Amino acid sequence: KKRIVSGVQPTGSIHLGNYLGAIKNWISLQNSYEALFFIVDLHAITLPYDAQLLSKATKNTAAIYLACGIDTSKASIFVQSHVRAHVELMWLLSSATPIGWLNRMIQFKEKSRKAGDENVGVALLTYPVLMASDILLYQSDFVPVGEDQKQHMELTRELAERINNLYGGRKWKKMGGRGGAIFKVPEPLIPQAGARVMSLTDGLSKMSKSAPSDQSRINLLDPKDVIANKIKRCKTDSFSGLEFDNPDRPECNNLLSIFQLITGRTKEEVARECQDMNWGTFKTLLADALIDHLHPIQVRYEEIISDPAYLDGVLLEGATKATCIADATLNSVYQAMGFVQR
Ligand code: AQP
Repeated sequence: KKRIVSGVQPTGSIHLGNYLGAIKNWISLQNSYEALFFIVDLHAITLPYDAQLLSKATKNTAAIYLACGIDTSKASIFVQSHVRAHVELMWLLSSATPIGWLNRMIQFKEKSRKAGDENVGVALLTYPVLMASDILLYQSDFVPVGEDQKQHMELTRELAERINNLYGGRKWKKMGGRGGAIFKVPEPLIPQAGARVMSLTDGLSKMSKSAPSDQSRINLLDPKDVIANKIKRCKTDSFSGLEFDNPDRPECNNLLSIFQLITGRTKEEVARECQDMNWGTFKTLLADALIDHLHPIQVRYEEIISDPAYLDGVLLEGATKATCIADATLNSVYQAMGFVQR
C-alpha cells in the first residue's frame, strides 16, 4: 500500500477550511492508503502561544480527528512531539537547506509581517524544514493538504532530491549502506474542491485560525445557534441569483462551494438548484446543512473527549507505530551522512 501523512496544528479551533481542505479527505483516503495523521504540536510554537493551553488543544485536535471519522483500525493518530525523530531529522535536513529557500516562503513573509519583529523566532523561518522532516521520515508517497501548503510541499520535494543527490546512491553504498534514494520524493494531494475555503467576512482571504474575528470562520465545534448566526451575518453581495466562478462574486462562489461539499452534491446540481435563489433562502439552507453535517461530529467529539484513557491509548499506539518507521529512516540518514553508527 502507498503511504500518506498529514497533520493539523493545535492552534485555535479547527475550522471548516481545515475540515474541507484536509481532514474530510483523510476519511476516504484511509481506505486506500496506509495513513498516518498527526497533531503538529511542534509547529504550534512557531508563533507566541500559551503553554498552559497547548496540551489541551493537542488532545482536542486528536479527538476531532476521531470524531470526524479517522478509524484507528485503518490509520494511526499520534502527536508529533511524541516521535523524537521529527526534530532530529530536521537538524540534519537544515544543514542542506539554503536560507534563500526559506526566505522565499509566502507563509513566512505573511506571518512574520503580521507578527512583528519581536515575535518572529527562528522557528517561524525554519518551519518548512520541520514540515519536510514530518513527511520524509515516513517515506510518504502522498500528502493530502490544502492549497496553502503547495509551496511548502515543493520545498519538501526539492529538499528530498537534494539530500538524495548529496548523500544517496553509490556514495551511500560505498559507505556500507543500501544505496539508492534516501528519501522517497512525495507528492501533494490537493482536493479539486475545498482546497481553499475562504473567510465568511471576506471572500478573498482564506478561512484561518489566526484571523482575529471569529465571525470569519465556522469552527467544527460551534454550537447550532452560533453557526446560524455566523451564516446570517456573513458577507454577500447585491447581485440577483447565485452562481459559481464569477470573479466579481468571491463570497458567492465560496458559500456555494461550502454548500456543495457539505451536502455531497455536484457543482452542477448546486448551480441549478440555487441559480434563482435569494440570499435569505440560501443562507437558511446553508446554515441547516452545516448544522446537520456537524452535529454527529460534535456528539462523537463529546464522547471521545470525556474518555481520556481511550484517547491516550490511541495516541500511544499511534506514536509507537510511527516511531518504528521514523527511526528506521533516521538511522539510514545518519548512516548516509557519515555519522558513526551506535
Ligand atoms: N482555508 C482553508 N481552506 C482549505 N484548506 C485549509 N487548510 C487550512 N486552512 C484552509 C488546510 O488545513 C490543514 C491544516 O492546517 P494547519 O493548521 O496546519 O495550518 P494553517 O494553514 O496554519 O491553518 P490556518 O487555519 O490557516 O491557521 P493560520 O491562521 O495560523 O494560518 C492544511 O492541510 C491546510 O492546507
